[in-house]
Amino acid sequence: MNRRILTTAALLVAAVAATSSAQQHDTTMPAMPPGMPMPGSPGKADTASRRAPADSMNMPGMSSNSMPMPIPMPKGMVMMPGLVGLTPPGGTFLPGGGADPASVPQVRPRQILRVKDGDTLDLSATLVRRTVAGRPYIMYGFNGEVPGPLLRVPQNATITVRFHNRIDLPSSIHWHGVRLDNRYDGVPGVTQQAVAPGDSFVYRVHFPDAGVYWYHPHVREDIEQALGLFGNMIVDSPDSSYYSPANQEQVLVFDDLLVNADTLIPYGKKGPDFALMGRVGNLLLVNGEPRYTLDAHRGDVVRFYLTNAASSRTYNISFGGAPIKVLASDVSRFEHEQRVPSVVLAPAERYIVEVRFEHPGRYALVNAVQAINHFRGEFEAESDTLGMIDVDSSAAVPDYAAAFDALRDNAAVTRDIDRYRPYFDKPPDKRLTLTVHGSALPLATVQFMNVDTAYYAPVEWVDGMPDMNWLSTSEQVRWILRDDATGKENMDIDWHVKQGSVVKLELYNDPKSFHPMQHPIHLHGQRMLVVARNGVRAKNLVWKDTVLIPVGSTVDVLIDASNPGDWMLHCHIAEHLGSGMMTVLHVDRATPP
Ligand SMILES: [Cu+2]
Repeated sequence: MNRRILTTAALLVAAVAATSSAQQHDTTMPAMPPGMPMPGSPGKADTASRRAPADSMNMPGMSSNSMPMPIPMPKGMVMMPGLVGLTPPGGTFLPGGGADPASVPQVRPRQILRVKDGDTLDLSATLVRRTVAGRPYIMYGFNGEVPGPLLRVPQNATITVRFHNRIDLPSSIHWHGVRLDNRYDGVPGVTQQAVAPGDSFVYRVHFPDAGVYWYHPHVREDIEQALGLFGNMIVDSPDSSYYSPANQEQVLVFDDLLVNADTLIPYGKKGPDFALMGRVGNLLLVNGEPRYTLDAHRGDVVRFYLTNAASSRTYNISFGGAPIKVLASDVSRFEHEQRVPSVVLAPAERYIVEVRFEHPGRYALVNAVQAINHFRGEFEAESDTLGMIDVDSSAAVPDYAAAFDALRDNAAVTRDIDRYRPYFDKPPDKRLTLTVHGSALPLATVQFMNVDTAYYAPVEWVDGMPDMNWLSTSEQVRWILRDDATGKENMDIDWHVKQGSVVKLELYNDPKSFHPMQHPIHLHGQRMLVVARNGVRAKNLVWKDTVLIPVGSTVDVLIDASNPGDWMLHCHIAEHLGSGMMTVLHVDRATPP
């Protein structure tokens, strides 16, 4: 849920409580006063005047103890009266069909698979038993591992992966960010048939670009990826000085799970629930575990490969105040290494950073964001400790302090990008507006959203209204990429470009939609540059496959359309993808084969 008008919150709750909760109502796009988002930082809330006492929400008979409360609510909040007792339509799903978790093999930690050009390996999607908040659940893993095996691959290698689907849903593997042969892109309905339970599919994966990538199914990501089907690939450059030197390397995958005291919150059977803002978990995990630990020596430089595998959550990661140097993101290094206080990581994005732990002691791995408390009408700092880095007093060997302090310019990256600079100012070839359509949502949700005009955040970091979110399904919510020129939406956009062309795409995230929200837009099989945000030319470029579009923002990307085939362009929030927010970019072969 995005914006709240809080002066009317109590009145509205009373009004909604007096209305039948079972009624469902259509909404298109009510007229909304446009807000003025500040990209990258929360909108300003006039907190004092909009503060609604928490008591006003405690209607008689509506306390959190009087009704079954399957959805965990933020502290001090109860479900919207008009939503109490409702459950999402469409049925629920959890893996294993009710089997005893004890009958399923215990999950194993990720193994590193060093593979070389020409190698063949097997990846099986399987059921695993994981213990979450003290309870055993049946979930998924690749080869019984969560995260799945880490593939360490030399740049330019081609490997064969035999994928075996041993779970209870159709599946596939998408090799996220890898510019491979289109037929191995892993998208059912576009590049292959879904792999049925019990079946297999053979992928050939070529790795043209050094960096950190990840693999996950492209079927019901809101279930399969969320329950553990993800793993990383690190593609190593043959150049041993490709990055500056480090004492150790760590591969961190962030994700989250939504649980309450008794259960893993089930998933929508017919389609995703949590369709409005995506399923935002309340248990934050690093490499599948709630607490990450690392030992280091005083002065160690640690190279971290960071991936956000969460369905919807955007992270803002820091390392206990230790200095961070950003080296690379999705598909390349940056033109210039840069010092940053923290790293913002939208779903599917990757960053490669180095951190130097200069002093002995404990450094907290932290996700620190500006959350919205919807009922109080405040932006408040919210911070989760995801792990701890323990630094002992013995000195780093070797000492890379000097190399760490130097910020390198990657001239090869700049030279590569130079070929594309003449296109930076060309008019967009395509303009897409990001918006949403809702229908048959609970009345309470519609009423609340319609009066919810006071402010919003360009990036919504947490789910302040999980009840409304839970009760929105992909049958009720349709997220939209709309072609401004033709008015066509999502898969009806029939967009063809020639192989070898340089394509400019303008993405505008409409703040006046029914539920404005940020979208991490991902393009398969190509690489792209973010050349401008809100008309401001970007400095220090890097090749990306995923770009975050905050609410109210216009982002210009330049696509290097060099790889022929039919390539998905979609929001990487799993529930938005499952609610239609996707199209296909057809890159037509320059010379037909
Ligand atoms: Cu989205």
